[in-house]
Amino acid sequence: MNFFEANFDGLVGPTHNYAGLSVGNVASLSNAKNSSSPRQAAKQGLSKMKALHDLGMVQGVLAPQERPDVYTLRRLGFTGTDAQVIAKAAKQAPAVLRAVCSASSMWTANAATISPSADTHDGKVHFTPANLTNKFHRSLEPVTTGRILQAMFRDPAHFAHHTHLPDNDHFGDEGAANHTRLCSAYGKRGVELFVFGRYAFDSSQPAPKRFPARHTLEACEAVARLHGLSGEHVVYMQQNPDVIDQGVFHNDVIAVGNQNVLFYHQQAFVDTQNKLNELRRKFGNETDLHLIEVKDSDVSVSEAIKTYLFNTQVITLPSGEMAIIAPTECQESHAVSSYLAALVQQHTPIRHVHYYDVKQSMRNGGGPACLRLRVALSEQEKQAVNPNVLMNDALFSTLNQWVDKHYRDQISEADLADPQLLDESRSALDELTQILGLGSVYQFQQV
Ligand code: SUG
Repeated sequence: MNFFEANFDGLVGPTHNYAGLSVGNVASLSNAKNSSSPRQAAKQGLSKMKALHDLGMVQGVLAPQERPDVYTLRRLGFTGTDAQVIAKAAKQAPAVLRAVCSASSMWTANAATISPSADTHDGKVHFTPANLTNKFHRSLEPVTTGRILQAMFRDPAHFAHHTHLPDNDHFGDEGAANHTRLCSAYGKRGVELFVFGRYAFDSSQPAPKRFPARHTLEACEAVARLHGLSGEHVVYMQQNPDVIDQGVFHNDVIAVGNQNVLFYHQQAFVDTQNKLNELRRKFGNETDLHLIEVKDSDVSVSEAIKTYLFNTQVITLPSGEMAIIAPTECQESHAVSSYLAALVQQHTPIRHVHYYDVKQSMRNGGGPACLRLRVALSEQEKQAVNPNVLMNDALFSTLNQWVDKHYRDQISEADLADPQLLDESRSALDELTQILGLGSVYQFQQV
């Protein structure tokens, strides 16, 4: 049977803005309060999706969430009509309004953790939405994320959906941004590598001092249990607390893997050699495992954070060769572009580099890999995916027209208080659920 990896990219929502909401994420804080372009952001994302489709990849679209989130504002005591709720929040709690306006669901690497059917106890693809407890604006995502994933992966014969982990920092879960699957082929049982920032129940263990570690070991273990993974095929690695303190808020800012390649920075992990030995042993020797370590002397941690060298997608093209999908920031850095030019000449499966402009997302700390959720599927499982969410020429042009019709060209902080923005968002999303055949996944559609 044919197996492959599909990428589901987050469609940028109509309220995309720079609010400086993510302590520990350097780009988010340094661009706080700049004005944004939701239209350009959505189009940059769509162009990347189309480019991957054109490279022969299976590419899907994950719908954005309804923002501003007036339901959360009501839970926090703001009353009246929707317009009044927004006006009161703008006046009394502007920071809360900014948070409930975030379009952060675009970074679908944080939407969920997925285990493909080859790895799970019941031979189904398992999904657990991430609870994203560490950031208030992101903690508003998991319920709707779960609904959207169920509307995309409906068939219970193939897909198992779990509820997100308990909403507490002890089980802080940031999803696939901290999860990599290594395998000899997509359809063969792989090793699932879970990366965490800290131990929730053991404060004697190392932890960062300046910035938060968002994801715990205990969350990783819970997801592995829910997905029915065998302990012999799971590895847990801790992120180096020092790199979290430099701005590596997710592991996918410092490491990325695909099939038999793990591409990582020398400073990414704690206890690196022992853990990589465990990984080698569990991976077995059916295929060579390529552990590509980038040295400080080639690319420093700060240059990696600035350019997002590791927030690249390593993909297997239909030819079997691998390509790196990198943001143009990598091309603009001499150190990184020369590193990548040399890498594709070496004896690793990575043969090509393609650069794409996702600057609107990058300014909030979201690179190409943040924008995508990977799902390894068999041909039969792919047939069971809601076909309306899969990218093709027609969907690309429909979604571009939809963006032109509904999205603003510019948003600045003051615009978030405009009640029109909620109406615009709702009409956009209402139409989108029809385009993508999702049904009534949004709360405003259920009343
Ligand atoms: O959670 N930024 C996101 C970026 C997520 C990137 N994802 C991965 N690395 N996989 C975050 O920090 C900033 C929003 C603002 O400041 O307006 C934000 O949420």
